[in-house]
Amino acid sequence: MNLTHIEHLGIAVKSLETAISYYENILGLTCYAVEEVAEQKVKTAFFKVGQTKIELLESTDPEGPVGKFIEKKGEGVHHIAFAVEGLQETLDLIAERGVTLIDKSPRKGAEGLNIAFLHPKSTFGVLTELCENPTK
Ligand code: CMX
Repeated sequence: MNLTHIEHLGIAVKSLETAISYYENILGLTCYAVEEVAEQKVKTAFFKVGQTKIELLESTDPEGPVGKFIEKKGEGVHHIAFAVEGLQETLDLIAERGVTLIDKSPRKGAEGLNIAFLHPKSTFGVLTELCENPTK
């Protein structure tokens, strides 16, 4: 198991435009990318803070994961994402240890990363993402 750092924090927002304005104009960060991830039914915006990123998530469909989250819980922290080396082996180990996986094998996420989610009911209420950079 080799988790190297917190890759990003995902934050669910109703309006990407309004939230970007807060992160840029109040916190002084720079949005360096906006990307739609159609499979996840979200539009994302990214900021760097050291080696960690903030990923803002605006839903593109009320029935998507972020749309349902905002409907139930409102805006706020949606998930934590750890960078790992050896994503498939890590998933297999975690499953062997009894944690419920949402994704048994990696799929493509924003920024070309390979990603997989662990179910929040198995992870103390925190939706957890593991990411691997395929170019490293
Ligand atoms: N954090 C913590 N708990 C969450 C959650 C989250 N982000 N999302 C849902 N839940 C909880 C709900 O509150 C609910 O709990 P209760 O049963 O106690 O009410 C339970 O999980 C089931 O929620 P639901 O609204 O019925 O939703 P589903 O079961 O259909 O889906 C989940 C939940 C986590 C499996 C789904 O959201 C998922 O697959 N998420 C992973 C993918 C994702 O979130 N993509 C968006 C980000 C993409 C990106 O970063 O690029």
